[in-house]
Formats: sequence, C-alpha cells, structure tokens
Amino acid sequence: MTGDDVSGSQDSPPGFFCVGCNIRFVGDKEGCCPRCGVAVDVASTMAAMPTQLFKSGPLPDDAAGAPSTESLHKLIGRDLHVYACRSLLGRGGMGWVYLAEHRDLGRQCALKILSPQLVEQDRDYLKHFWNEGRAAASLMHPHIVTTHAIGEADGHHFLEMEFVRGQSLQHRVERGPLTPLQATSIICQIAEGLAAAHQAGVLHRDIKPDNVLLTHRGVAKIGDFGLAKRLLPDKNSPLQESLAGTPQFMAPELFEGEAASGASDVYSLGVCYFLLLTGRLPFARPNLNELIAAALHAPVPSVRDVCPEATLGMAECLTRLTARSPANRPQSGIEASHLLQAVLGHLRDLETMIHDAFDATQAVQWTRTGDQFRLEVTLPDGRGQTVYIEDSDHRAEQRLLTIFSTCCEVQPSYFERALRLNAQLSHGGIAIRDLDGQSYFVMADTYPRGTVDTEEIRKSVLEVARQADSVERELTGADFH
Ligand code: 3AM
Repeated sequence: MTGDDVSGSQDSPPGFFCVGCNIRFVGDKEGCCPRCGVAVDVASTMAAMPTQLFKSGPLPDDAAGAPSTESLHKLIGRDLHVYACRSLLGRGGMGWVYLAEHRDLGRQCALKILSPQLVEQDRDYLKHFWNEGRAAASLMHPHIVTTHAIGEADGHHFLEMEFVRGQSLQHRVERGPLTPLQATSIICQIAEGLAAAHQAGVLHRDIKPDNVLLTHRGVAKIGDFGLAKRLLPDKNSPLQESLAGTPQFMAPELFEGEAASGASDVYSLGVCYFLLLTGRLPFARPNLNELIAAALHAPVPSVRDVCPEATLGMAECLTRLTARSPANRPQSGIEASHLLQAVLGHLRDLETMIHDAFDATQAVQWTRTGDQFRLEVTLPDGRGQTVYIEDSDHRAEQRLLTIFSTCCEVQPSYFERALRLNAQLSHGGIAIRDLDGQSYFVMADTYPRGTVDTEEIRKSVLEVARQADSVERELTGADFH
C-alpha cells in the first residue's frame, strides 16, 4: 500500500492537521504550522491527515468536496422525527452532529446525521453509518459515548447519542501537552473503553483525539465508531477489505496490507499517548508517502527526549503500545488497560506514600519532577539537607527505590575516611554518584520497590539526611550540601 492508492477523503473537517503537533489549521499552500513550526506540504497533507478510506477503485469525482454551508445549517431550528435540532456541534467522520432535544423524553442528545450528498455519492457511507450505529449500540461503558437510537426520517439517516458536555480531546491537546499524570489517566480511560469494545468483538479502527470526548470533569469517552468493524466475519459487508483510519495514528502493519486488529487499535492509542505527553506526533513528515515510510522503518522517538517529566514506567509502556511488530504490543484494549493501570497505580502509590509520610510534618517539604522527588529536610539542629527519592532503572519486578542525599565532591584524600565511616553505618551506605558531570559522595539507601512502605520511607529520608550532613562534616569539615 502506498500513498498512490489513496483515492480520496470523506466528509473531512475544514482545514487540516499539522503533521508535527496535530493542531487543526487552515491553509492553501506550502507553509509552516503556526504552533510547532514544522514545514507542511499543504497540498498532500490536506488529503492525507483526516480519516481516510483507502479503496481499490476510484471514488466519485466530488467525494472529497465539502458540503455546502446551506445544507450544513438547514436542520438548525427544525424538527426531525422526535428531535428538535438546536445547533450544530460540528462535523464528524460520517456526517454532522447537532445538539438536539428528544421531544418525547424532554432530554438533550447529540444527533449525528449522515450527509445526504455522501449517501448519493457512495452507498458505502450508508453501510458504514449503520455499521457504526450497530457497533456502538452494542457497547455500554462509562468511557464510550452511549448510542441511544439509530434510524431514518425524512430521508435523513440519524444516530442519537448521549450529549457529552465538554470538548474533544483534540481541542484539549491543541492548548498544549498535558501533565504526565493527566495524560496517563486519560489514556488509561480510553484503554478501558477500548477494552470494552474489544471484549464485545468490536474494533474501533480510528482512535485519535478527535474521536474522544472529554467531559468538564475530565472523564474521557470514545465516540465516532464510524469505521468500527466487528471481529466476527460479516459476509454481507464488502467494507471489511478496505484499509481505513487516520494515517498519523495508523499501525504500520496496516500499510502493509495486514488486517486491523486489537493490536492496531492499541498502536493508535500509543500515538495518542505520545501526543498528549509531548504535544507532538511521533512522526512529523510533510506528506503521506514519507509518513508511511517512517511508520514502517523508523523507531518511535524516545518520549523522555521530548518530555523529560515522563517517568520510566510511562516510557516503557509507550514503547510497548507503539512496538513496530503487532506481536510485541498488548493484543487488545484489555491488555493495554492493565499495563496503563499499573503505570498509573505505580505513580500514585509512591506519591501517596510520600504524602502519608511527610504531609503532617513541617520539617520535610517535597516537590516532584517526573520520576524524582526532591525533599528539603530540616534537621533537629535546624540545619537543612536535600534528599532525593527515585526509582531505579530496572524492569518493574526488580525495581528498587533509591533514597539519597549528597555529602560532598569526591576527593582522593577522602577515600580511606569514607570507607571507615561506611563500615560504621548500620543502615544505607556511602556511594559515589555522578551529578551534572561531577562525582559526589552520596549517602544512599535502597528498598525493593514492590514492598517498601510509608514508615520505611519516612525513617530512611530522615536518617539519610542526618548521615549525609554528618559525613560531609566528617570528611570536609564544612557544610556546603
Ligand atoms: O468539531 P468539534 O471537535 O468542536 O466534539 C465533537 C466535534 O466537535 C462533537 O461534534 C463534533 C463533530 O464530531 N460531538 C460529537 N459527538 C458528540 C456528543 N455525543 C459531540 N459533542 C457532544 N456530545
């Protein structure tokens, strides 16, 4: 599959998405993204970035044309079936979405209406639309937009959904990257929604921030099952063979002609995670052919190079979600959500333990940067000492928690005295650590990450601070650290 096979885009939103950071903007010639500055070849990007249907035959001539403003607005203020259409929420994958009121029930809903022009141009859109309705209606989950009804009235095909007050995740990410904790929490929720879909035998095939709604309270809900596919073979659906999705978020194997799978949805989830953490897409390429080449041959960049605050656990998780080979990824949303819950639980656990250990005392003030916690300890004699807590670089099950504090710069003349002091310590020990290109003696204590508890952390921090301060004085006769 190459870019030459791309025969057109469907009812795409106005403008296009930057290949660097995925923000939406309007342009008609070559230029640079106003936010990230990546050079964008507008001519090819306009066709490449929104949701695509890749087909073997040509699309009708005007399939990529935007519907007229007149027809876009014609339902506003009018009734359709039992719905009073109030305003236009926006244009989605298959049609337009209105804020409407269900007159019988007196409740608000989001009403998606399939574009009549698209139905005329290509009957496949109708099949996709009903496919979406049936796939989505089979799913009831807090992280999936609930579909209430699907039907046809006055020649319009409609889908009634719960109205989600909030914004799309795309709008949120356009304001800049999220904190690592927020990003992980949102991706974990999307993974849970995806898990429910996969468990019900439904693939989404177009997971991206545009298709996730975020409530005001930060709850993420997957919407737009426009390209959803049932895992069970449906002999009546000729659409199963077509490649579909949004190129920036599509798993590499799809470009090689492999069928969509739970693992390819997981890859898209990983691309979303990368985008939320960094504000950038993993592969910024000016056109579709180069994007496909990068997805097939280049490794996904290290997230910590772009977002140093991301923890090792997050980076490890992202590497697995976006593994080049589908066999090396979690195979479904179910596995992905277990992985993400572990990352989230892990983050929260350590932070919770540090809260519990020190929030009741004024003697220890702490801050967090990525994986590392920095604690300012006031010793009983009023002197101050800085202590750091961080996870070691091992795999999860062998990971250690290291608590350390700087004593002084390494000098050969201190070695013998340092070794003698080490022998007298009942807990922890003096070690050498390189910090900012300089070698220091540090007082360090380590604990197995899986079993360390609040009380051990509290005692160890106070002891490490006291000993580091005293070792510095013993070795140097001074107090710089
Ligand atoms: O174009 P934007 O991103 O402003 O958020 C969705 C998108 O808005 C919104 O309709 C637009 C086209 O998809 N939307 C879709 N489903 C929705 C729902 N169930 C919804 N807004 C609220 N509730």
